[in-house]
Amino acid sequence: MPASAVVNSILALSSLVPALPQSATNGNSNLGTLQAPTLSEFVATPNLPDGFPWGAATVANTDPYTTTPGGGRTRNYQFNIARGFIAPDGVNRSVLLVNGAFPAPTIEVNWGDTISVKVCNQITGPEEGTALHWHGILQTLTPWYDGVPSVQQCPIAPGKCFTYTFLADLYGTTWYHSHYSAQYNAGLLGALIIHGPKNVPYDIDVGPVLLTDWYHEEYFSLVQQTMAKGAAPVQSDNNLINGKMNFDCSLVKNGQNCVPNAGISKFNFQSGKAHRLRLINAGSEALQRFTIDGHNMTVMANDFVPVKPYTTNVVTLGIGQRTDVIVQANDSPDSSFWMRSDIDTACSINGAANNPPTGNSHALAAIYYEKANKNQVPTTTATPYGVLPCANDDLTLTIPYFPFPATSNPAVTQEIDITFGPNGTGFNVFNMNNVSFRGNYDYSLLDLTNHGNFSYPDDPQWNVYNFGNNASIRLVVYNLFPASHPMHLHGHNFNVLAEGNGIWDGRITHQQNTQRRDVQLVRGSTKFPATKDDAGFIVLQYNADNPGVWPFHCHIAWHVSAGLYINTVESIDLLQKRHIPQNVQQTCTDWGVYSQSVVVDQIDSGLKDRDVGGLMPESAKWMRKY
Ligand SMILES: *[C@@H]1O[C@H](CO)[C@@H](O)[C@H](O)[C@H]1NC(C)=O
Ligand SMILES: *[C@@H]1O[C@H](CO)[C@@H](O)[C@H](O)[C@H]1NC(C)=O
Ligand SMILES: *[C@@H]1O[C@H](CO)[C@@H](O)[C@H](O)[C@H]1NC(C)=O
Ligand SMILES: *[C@@H]1O[C@H](CO)[C@@H](O)[C@H](O)[C@H]1NC(C)=O
Ligand SMILES: *[C@@H]1O[C@H](CO)[C@@H](O)[C@H](O)[C@H]1NC(C)=O
Ligand SMILES: *[C@@H]1O[C@H](CO)[C@@H](O)[C@H](O)[C@H]1NC(C)=O
Ligand SMILES: [Cu+2]
Repeated sequence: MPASAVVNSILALSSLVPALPQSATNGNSNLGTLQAPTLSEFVATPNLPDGFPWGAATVANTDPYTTTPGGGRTRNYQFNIARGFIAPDGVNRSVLLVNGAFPAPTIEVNWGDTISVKVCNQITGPEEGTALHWHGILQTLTPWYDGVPSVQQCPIAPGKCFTYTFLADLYGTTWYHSHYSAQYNAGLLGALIIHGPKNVPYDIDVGPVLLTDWYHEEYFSLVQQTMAKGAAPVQSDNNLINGKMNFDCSLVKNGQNCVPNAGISKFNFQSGKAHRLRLINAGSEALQRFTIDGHNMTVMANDFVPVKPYTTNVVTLGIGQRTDVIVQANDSPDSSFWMRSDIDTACSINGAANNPPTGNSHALAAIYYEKANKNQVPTTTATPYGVLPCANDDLTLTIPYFPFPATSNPAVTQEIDITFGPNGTGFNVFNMNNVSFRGNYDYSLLDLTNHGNFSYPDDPQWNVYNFGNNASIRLVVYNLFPASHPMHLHGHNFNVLAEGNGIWDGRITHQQNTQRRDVQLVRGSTKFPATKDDAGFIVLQYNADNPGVWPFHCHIAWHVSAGLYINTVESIDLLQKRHIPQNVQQTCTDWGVYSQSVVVDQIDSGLKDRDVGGLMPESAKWMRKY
């Protein structure tokens, strides 16, 4: 990890006094400042004065998939989504903000609470649809509030509001983001923290540490570049921790206004205390390697799954993944350290790697112990971690606290091949089993399925896999493209049975207690073009206990835009007995009215499409009013 010009210029500063006020870099967010509050062990629940809402439930004795603590409260939020201008790294650009904040407001609740978010679409100049997805929430009782336009709802039309109401059904660290085209690349993302039983003791909950690759262009333009014929991948310009970093203004393109030393994130540590950091890769494309100078980290959870603690000096996070770590602050009270997150440019695309010296792939933040001068420049050196594969930690390392055995005989096994190449008209697209996904914002697959309208098989681009009433589902995914993909399934934590390169030999790692999570990296192929012998693979399995229509897709925004996406229909008989609330249907009515009144341009698959790589163009539908 060679230092970049940007990092060197930060190291050369005499003090870390930000040149811009927080309002200019991050709007109404206080994340990344020393005033950001630590999180409560649990959020005050007046009707439960004497204890945790989850009572005697522990990580080890409680099946989180069938248990919900009693006494939960409804936590109401109102989110207004609108355009704004901010300069997170000193480069001033147009963004999309929730309540004027980047990162968007942190949602903090207890396990068993009900989260109710009224989302109002105030995007103008130009107008756009929107929809928010609550990553990793099972939505077992509310599959219509998962937030994917064309799958569970229609987009929230400009000027309209839509209220999502769902149970905080698992506990730990996650995030929410727009699932409409590449909107989250423009800033529509925030942390979602659900307090629950702890599997490792700690003293201070430092809260979310959002890691995001960052672009200086607007997402619409990035999507256009991604979707162009013969497109080159789009490249991130910077890497942020909690929405902040500096930039070398001599590298600015497009004549954007740039202020040097805008200000980086700062964190408080207390000597002798154990700190919980909730790492979230909320970026568009980049694989992150997270380290803290002079400190090891104890991993306690991956995604929403508490694991037997293990110690590491580097945490790898693909897009969408979270890792909760405990950091013991054993140094003197006046010390300060660098926190670092590196875009691994062997696995990801960043301007610094591909067109030096533009861009910066290294994020820095300062950690101050209680007696440190809070403007001093740390002088610590980076933890070396060598060359790591573009893959998650070995499956033998990650052992969930609560075991959930994987059956050897799933009811259905579906093989899925990921390929990349020109479609019939010469545009580069991603395919899953030869089909590149493209959604249709005028419909909700969930609604069609619920009403027994299966006309969607006539439209192969909707990429629907109807698993009927099969009780358990195994997905064997082969990646014949030379880059890794963070594969995300909605509505489940899947068992990860195996991962590697070549053809799966049928072996399962820790079958009685496999790693589980909701995003898993599938490695790239070792050749391109590749055969299965060269492919990367993952084998995922889950029980069909959640009737719904659940997307399974790469979480790299640009790859989703280019069609790396399928929809799974699960437990269809039970699903058809459900009654979809009226407000969900109303999104389609409102969207129908809106899209009749404006010219809608559909340039990508229509779902979350963001990720720097921009390798792929195509498939969904992306709508915008000119
Ligand atoms: C960013 O640009 C907007 C719009 O031109 C302007 O209102 C705002 O003051 C600028 N902010 C900074 C920090 O330059
Ligand atoms: C981190 O852990 C490794 C392996 O246990 C150990 O060698 C090293 O000294 C530790 N570093 C710190 C800063 O504690
Ligand atoms: C995809 O297309 C290739 C080439 O036409 C074909 O050999 C392969 O069987 C197809 N795969 C699937 C899953 O349909
Ligand atoms: C079924 O859905 C299709 C869209 O896939 C729609 O065109 C058609 O009108 C629907 N049929 C009925 C009977 O609602
Ligand atoms: C299981 O899924 C397959 C499709 O993958 C389907 O053909 C079959 O009918 C399903 N079985 C049941 C019992 O629903
Ligand atoms: C190929 O992809 C482009 C870009 O999304 C799309 O406009 C075109 O319709 C696709 N061609 C075919 C034959 O699917
Ligand atoms: Cu991908």
